[in-house]
Amino acid sequence: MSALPLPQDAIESHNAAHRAALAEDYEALGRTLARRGLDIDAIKGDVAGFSIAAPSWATGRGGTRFAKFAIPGEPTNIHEKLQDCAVVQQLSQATPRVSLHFPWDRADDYSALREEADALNLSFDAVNSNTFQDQPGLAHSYRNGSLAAVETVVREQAVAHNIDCIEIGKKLGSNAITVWIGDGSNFPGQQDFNRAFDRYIASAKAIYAALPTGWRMLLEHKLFEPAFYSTVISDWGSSLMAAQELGPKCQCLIDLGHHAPNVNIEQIVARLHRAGKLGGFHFNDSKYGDDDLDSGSINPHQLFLVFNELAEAKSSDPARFDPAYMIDQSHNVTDPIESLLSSTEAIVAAYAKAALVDREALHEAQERNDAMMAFQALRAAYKVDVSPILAMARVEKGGAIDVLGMYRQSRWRERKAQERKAVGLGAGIV
Ligand code: PSV
Ligand code: MN
Repeated sequence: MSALPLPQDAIESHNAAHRAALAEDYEALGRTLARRGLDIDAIKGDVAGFSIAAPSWATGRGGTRFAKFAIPGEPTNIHEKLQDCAVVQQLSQATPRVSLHFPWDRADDYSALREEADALNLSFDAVNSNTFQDQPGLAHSYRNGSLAAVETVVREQAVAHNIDCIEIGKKLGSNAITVWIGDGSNFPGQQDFNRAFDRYIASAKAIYAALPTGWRMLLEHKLFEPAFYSTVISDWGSSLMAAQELGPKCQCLIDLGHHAPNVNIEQIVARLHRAGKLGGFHFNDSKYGDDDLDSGSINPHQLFLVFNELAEAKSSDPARFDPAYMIDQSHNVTDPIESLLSSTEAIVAAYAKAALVDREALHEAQERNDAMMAFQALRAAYKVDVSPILAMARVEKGGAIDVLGMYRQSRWRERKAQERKAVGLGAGIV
């Protein structure tokens, strides 16, 4: 039985006010694209088939290391988080899956949780383990590391937690586990780089051995934080080495914020695809470091270039192309639902623009060493305002033409502020 969070007829009547303008804009864009030999309906169909997972943890207000400023009506448990994800999906029609993080999202009965999600038109994406924090009742602390820790008992505890996550994921219908660890060092000399990596590999092998058929293990690299001198899986090179040692079910996950400033992330996409190890993405944007800002808010062009490489990878080798897409952001100053809606639109727009690139013209220009025309092949696609395509794809699936307008009109947050218990004070980088 479906129990969607917002009344569908409210969305329909909201859309009614925007339908004529959308039809006009869509038709005009269709004519422009037709002059370039592009069929707008085919592109719309492609866009409609694209989706990303929403992270359960991004439905609450995030914080910095200094403070977290909660808002009334935030979700405080996994059931409320699912409801908020369902709002994002109902309006955007592009986030049908939710990624859970354990132990944050612990529930009493995961089969019941799966049914609950199903009724909200949601399913579950990759599960995420957490060995970067201590939890109440934990036998051993992760203060000196987890999968790469010196102490065997700590490594064993971290492996067991990952295997628990896989067990939960099986009940939820997930088919991947994403592993990010905070292990590393804060002082030169504190840790032997390679011995730490060896310990990581040994632990990761034990997790890999527990992967059910059809599952993937995604390794997420990160340059720094919480360790500020060295991190065990610091970059795509370390991630690739580990994934290659572990085996075919292990791939690399790129979080856009986990690189030094100005790193050419789109080139990493191409390289990992070439190695058959492009496993997935965490989308966000950054100005300084792992800022976890909203996707496309700082550098939408880079997001487009990433999607351009994804489109290239897909068209050159579709059989080996199956990245898991997810948002991973910290919404410190906005209503998290609004950030998820606006970020989803930015990500889908980058996908749509990449689909408009004339690949033949691009490849020809590359072969002629014509740098300007190669760039123009990208620029011509980037300049297109694809919002009518996105809106049409959304509305045909039952979503909202104006997602933020409809969300505000629904007064969801105000209503939840009356019903949900308040979040306490807190801090934390997540
Ligand atoms: C680490 O910074 C990270 O990007 C990992 O994906 C974690 O699972 C997530 O953030 C937690 O917010
Ligand atoms: Mn991430």
